Amino acid sequence: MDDRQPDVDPDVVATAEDIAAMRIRGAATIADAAAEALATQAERSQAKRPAAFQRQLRVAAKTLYETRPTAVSLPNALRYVLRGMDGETVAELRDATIARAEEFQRELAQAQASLGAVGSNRLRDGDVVMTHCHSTDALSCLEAALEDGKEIEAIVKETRPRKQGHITARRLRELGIPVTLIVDNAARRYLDEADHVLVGADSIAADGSVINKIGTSGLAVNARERGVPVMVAAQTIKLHPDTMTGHTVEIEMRAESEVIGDEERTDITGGASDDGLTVENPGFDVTPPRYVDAIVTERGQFPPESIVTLMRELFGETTGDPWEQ
Ligand code: RUB
Repeated sequence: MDDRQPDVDPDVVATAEDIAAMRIRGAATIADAAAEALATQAERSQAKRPAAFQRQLRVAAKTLYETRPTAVSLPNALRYVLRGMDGETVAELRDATIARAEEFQRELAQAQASLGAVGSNRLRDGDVVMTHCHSTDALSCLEAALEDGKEIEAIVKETRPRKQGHITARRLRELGIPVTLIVDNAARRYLDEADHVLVGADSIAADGSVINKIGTSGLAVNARERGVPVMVAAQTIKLHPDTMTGHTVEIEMRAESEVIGDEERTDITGGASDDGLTVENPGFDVTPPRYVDAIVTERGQFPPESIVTLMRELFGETTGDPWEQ
């Protein structure tokens, strides 16, 4: 192939499309798939010269980066792998990139298991946990609690519009946890029966705000009012380094078709072309730190207001976008 024309491998493009369409979803799973895709790009690259190889990897990373804006685990994963792209020859670069991607995936799995053990310590035998969306980090806490011999029950919010709560319900039933599935609007009523709210995070900002599936903030405010503690399970890859320098987290707006079909729209509007109906579908919202009791990470649990200390330790003050070079 022509070294001047960086080609993105079709499987990398397919992964990017799967992430955009949410066939691959959830922050940790997206990060894992992105690292895997960069390894695939490295393995299959036909580049003859080191500079061309590096350029290809950057273009592949950019293709993946542009799929979903809110989950910071995606750029964090891409940065991690690209930083490990060391070597003088194409062969050295290839081996280093693949090894780095594998290391990332191993550490991701290890971090999730470690935070599960921390999260389990917050749960007591017989506790009832209310969940929102589907978070593998949150699930890890419940798995660890079961391994610790605790009996846990779950109230699972279905999580409109995509109903990721059904994934949570399925996984919890596989683990043998009794599940009560509720519509989102019933959450406040059922908080009286819950001992904890347990959610994941797509990003955590330097001030301790938690960015997670739309509906998390309302749930957290209601939980505070009902006196139910809110636990956020989030590996440190969910920490958003750019927020240390004042950047805000972009909230993804998703397609209207997730909320309303063509027929329903016509039912409402009568089918006029300029029908005056706007549908908004934000994927995520921001829960202020005062509504969060603990952020549970693989480094231990933190009050949200102190998370910036951990961010500085892990990321330094700046980060950068290596795929733009
Ligand atoms: C998923 C979501 C999850 C976080 C954490 O949103 O908000 O709570 O991504 O998940 P979507 P995990 O379904 O739009 O991707 O703990 O698995 O990283």
